[in-house]
Amino acid sequence: MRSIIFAVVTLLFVAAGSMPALSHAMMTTSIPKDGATVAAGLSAIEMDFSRPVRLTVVGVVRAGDQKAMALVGELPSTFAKSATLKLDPLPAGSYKASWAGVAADGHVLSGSFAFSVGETPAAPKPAQ
Ligand SMILES: [Cu+2]
Repeated sequence: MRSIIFAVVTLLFVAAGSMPALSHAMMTTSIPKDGATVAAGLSAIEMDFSRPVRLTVVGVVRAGDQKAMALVGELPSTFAKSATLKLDPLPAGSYKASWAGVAADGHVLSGSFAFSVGETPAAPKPAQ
């Protein structure tokens, strides 16, 4: 029993030691979410972060032909917990969005997420 308590206490210390890693900025979610399939006509992607990040590179590439999709406008020049990037409406296909950025504490971070765009446009919103 005593050795089990020791093991638990040790684990708690190990967990506490790794806590600072949790305070680094990381991507928390995206729109579309990683692995999602969305309706045709998608013309923006969003990345959300746990802490403010300034994006330095974003690329959206169609799988298969590896064609890079054109971003509309420039990357935000400020640190923010959320960044929305406009694109020309994406044709149906599978895509990978890759990004890199720098957090306010100077740490560089990067990641990617994948999604598919379907053939069918989103249903029109009901009239108000
Ligand atoms: Cu950090």
